[in-house]
Amino acid sequence: MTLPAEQQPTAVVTGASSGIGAATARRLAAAGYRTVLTARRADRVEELAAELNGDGHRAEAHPLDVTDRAAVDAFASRLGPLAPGSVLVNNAGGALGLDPVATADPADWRSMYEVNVLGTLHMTQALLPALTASGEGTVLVLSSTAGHGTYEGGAGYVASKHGAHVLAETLRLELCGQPVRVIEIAPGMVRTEEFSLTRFRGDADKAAKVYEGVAEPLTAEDVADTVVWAVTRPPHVNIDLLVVRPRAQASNTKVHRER
Ligand code: 8X3
Repeated sequence: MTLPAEQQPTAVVTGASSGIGAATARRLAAAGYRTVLTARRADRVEELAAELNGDGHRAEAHPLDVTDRAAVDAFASRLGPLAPGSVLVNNAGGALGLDPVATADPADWRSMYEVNVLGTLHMTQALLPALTASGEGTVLVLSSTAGHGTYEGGAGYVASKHGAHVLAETLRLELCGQPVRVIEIAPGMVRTEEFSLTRFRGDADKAAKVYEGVAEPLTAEDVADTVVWAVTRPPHVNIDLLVVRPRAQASNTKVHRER
């Protein structure tokens, strides 16, 4: 895409430092978006922005913690007006622990709610005026299949992802009639370098067990592919909800493992 800068749609991607966020940023850049990469880890987003700029794309890195409302608001005001077709990809999030309700740490639940729900709320509230003013905006929420069904040990994460799902579904109702689409993409089992490692606080053996015997879990690129497909539909087409799993996973609790 060789649009003048002011006409080039922007994709703001949160959690762009690794995994699904980084893969999504790469694919959106290749699809012609100016990418604005945010994450807490400045070095990671700066490195990715340099890579994308080196490939001839327009990319900027903005270190940002989506749970910090003042920082999110300051980021939004620096961003300025957005061209039609611009997108906010709410990807930042994660899981902490796999403990039963009886013994889970409330602090983990609070952290997950802060990032997975309030982080998405902060970013969406801060960018919605510019997305609406663009005349053609999209808010995309990367939830999870955990937003649509539960599993043992998952309640804290599942509750937060149900929250993200409800945010997306409610926002779509509230924005009906305005030029902003609300898309939810709910991935199932995705093997990324960090998701399970974070969930198990760096325990690589436990993290690896999640994918043990599963022939082909989804990759970050698989999910990024669905994001790009969903946001590049014509503006009158709203992909409300896209659930994507590996073939080996029929539900949150039914996974085929090869011995
Ligand atoms: C990740 C999917 O199965 O770990 O969002 O909850 S799961």
